[in-house]
Amino acid sequence: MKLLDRLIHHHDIQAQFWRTDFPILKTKVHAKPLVYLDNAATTQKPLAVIDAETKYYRDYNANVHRGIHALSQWATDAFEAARGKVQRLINAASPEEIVFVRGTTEAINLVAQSYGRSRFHAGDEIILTRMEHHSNIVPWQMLCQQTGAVLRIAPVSDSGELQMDEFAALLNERTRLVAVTHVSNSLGTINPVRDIVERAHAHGVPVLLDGAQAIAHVPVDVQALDCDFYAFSGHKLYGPTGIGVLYGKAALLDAMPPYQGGGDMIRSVSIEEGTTYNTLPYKFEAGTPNIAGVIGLGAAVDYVSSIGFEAIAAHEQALLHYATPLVAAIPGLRIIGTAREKSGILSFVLEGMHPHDIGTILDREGVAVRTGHHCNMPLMARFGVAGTARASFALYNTRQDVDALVAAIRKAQEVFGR
Ligand code: C6P
Repeated sequence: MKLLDRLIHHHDIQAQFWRTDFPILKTKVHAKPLVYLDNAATTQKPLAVIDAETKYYRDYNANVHRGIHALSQWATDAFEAARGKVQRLINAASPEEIVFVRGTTEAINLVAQSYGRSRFHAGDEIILTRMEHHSNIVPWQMLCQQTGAVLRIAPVSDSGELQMDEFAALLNERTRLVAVTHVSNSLGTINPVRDIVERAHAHGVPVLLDGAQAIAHVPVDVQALDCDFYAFSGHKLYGPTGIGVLYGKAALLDAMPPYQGGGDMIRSVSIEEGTTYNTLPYKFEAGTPNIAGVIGLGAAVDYVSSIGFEAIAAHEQALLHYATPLVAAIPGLRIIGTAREKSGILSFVLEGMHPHDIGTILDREGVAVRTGHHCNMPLMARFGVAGTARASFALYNTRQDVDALVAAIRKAQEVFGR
């Protein structure tokens, strides 16, 4: 057996074991076994996460931080325990730096509207990159309309790498913030985020990292990165939808005004004398939170921690190395995104075929991929395509999944007579 074959065989055995944790993977679609390769959109959930949510609703459903009764205290304990798990996952300095939000999108909107709106003025500059998801573009465009700040965009090379010299040249005395994705959802590029933070900090500029596509695939240590904000979604980390995290350095969060007003975020409310706000992180958690979602996220963190990011990353890298030459060898196929540092994402276009047609035929074969612009319209324009088909890997994918993908792409070509 060749080395790569041996390696992928070893990883397959491991993945077969992990697969048993995910009941949905036994599903059949169009009478074919499900081959789920849409993990960048959302990952499937292990039983541990499903059970944790169910258990909360079945055994101790109550509101948090409000009740003196036992159920409320149990719910509060589980909720705050999950905050501690997230803190340890990303190595934040303290739990008060972990703000629960709906997802990456809300986390970035929070920073734009709280941090940005209270500080930015006409002519101030925000640096983004050409590979940002719309969630890391539109909130800043809205802020620019409100404040007169302007966006500066760092370019991306033909291979899908951030052009660091051009990025560095954009930093100047007007720069107020850098907001960059850790891993690109369309290209898979892993950005040199430590280097980005260092260069931005040398100009006294804070950095927000969009960790939506990184959190389930690479170890994240916010203190080692020294980033100022880090945003991610639970549902891309084998956790529930509707829950996510904004990490912020305590000193920054403390100085920021609240994002939304309501219950739980206040210390005292007086019609006559006004309102004083709660301490961190509660100042940013107005209203009854997604309690089941937080508890489910805590279970997801336990799950990935029990496997470890070294094993997860090694497995997904082995799959990427197995899949890339096989997919690239298909006549008429072009891979979009060939950065040296990549996570398990394969985006491609096929000559003469619309990505949606590819996706439809793959679906008939049981293979789930995402097609379209992936909420990356400026990046698609950069590569001169309207969209791509995208296969994205998770810890439970196998060599058989890759083989099924390749066979389904060839089938799509046959159907379209290519
Ligand atoms: N990308 C994809 O298929 P939310 O929707 O808030 O959980 O995450 C938004 C988001 C932000 N940044 C990046 C880099 C992302 O990839 C995403 C979500 C999914 O690529 C759905 S559009």
